[in-house]
Amino acid sequence: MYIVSDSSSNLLSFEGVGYSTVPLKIISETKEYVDDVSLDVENMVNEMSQSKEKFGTSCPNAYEWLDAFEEKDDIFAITITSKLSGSYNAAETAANMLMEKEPEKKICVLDSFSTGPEMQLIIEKLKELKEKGLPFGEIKEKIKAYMQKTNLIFSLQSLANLAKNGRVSPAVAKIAGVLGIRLVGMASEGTLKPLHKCRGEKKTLETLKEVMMDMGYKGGKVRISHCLNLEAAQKLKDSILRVFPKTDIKINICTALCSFYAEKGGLLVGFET
Ligand code: X90
Repeated sequence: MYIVSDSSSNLLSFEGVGYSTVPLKIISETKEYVDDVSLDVENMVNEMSQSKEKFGTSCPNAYEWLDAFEEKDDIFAITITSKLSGSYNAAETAANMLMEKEPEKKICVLDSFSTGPEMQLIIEKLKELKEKGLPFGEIKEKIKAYMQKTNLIFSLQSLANLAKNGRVSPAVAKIAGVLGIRLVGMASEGTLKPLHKCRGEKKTLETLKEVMMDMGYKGGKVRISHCLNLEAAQKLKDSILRVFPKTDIKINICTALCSFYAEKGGLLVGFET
């Protein structure tokens, strides 16, 4: 098995199975940040906050996906939601190009309808299924079933970059535009669904936990990605552990793509139900 994800997974390396990422990019007229291990994300966020330029993003094209598939077998490719990015379409195109050239290759492209930590859960599950020694077709079925039981919720202090790039409506972006107000929401049908307006961090973390419970969380795996907000991520982790002491919870940082859209302070929470 070989797994390729786009860099929106925030998982630029992963041990124990063949794995690589194809980067998305953050671009302005004069700058380009490539979402790979060589990038200093904190520096990017600070540079951008001081810049007057307009920044956008671009997803990998089909040739970049195809490069990642080259010489690999039993490939699973996983992308950010096709509702907000062209990454899935590009990966699909690449998969078709590959199969035309080498029809015996097995490849499966998965649209996460999500991003970040929910993609992480899916990647980790793929590795687990591989370790069970299951055949490709069965892994494909099982991972699709698993993806029905993974979720993503988030809290955002600013939705300015999402709005400027047409990924949420200006009306939704306005919710979090006020100082101290954060938007708690969930990924639903591949897009952002606003749920609650929260004032202050304490209330926000409580709300995130409540939303998890409402969605049917019962102690499954949790993955938290944060944009320059380790402290809040740690507090959320601790508060979940108080209810479910044995839960497997891991924290990592948002790399470039998720940092750009989640913005400073943003939290993304992927969890199993
Ligand atoms: O193709 C591209 O240029 C990339 C566009 C990506 C746009 C959305 C990124 C969202 C990142 C924000 C909060 C979580 C939203 C979950 C929605 C499914 C993270």
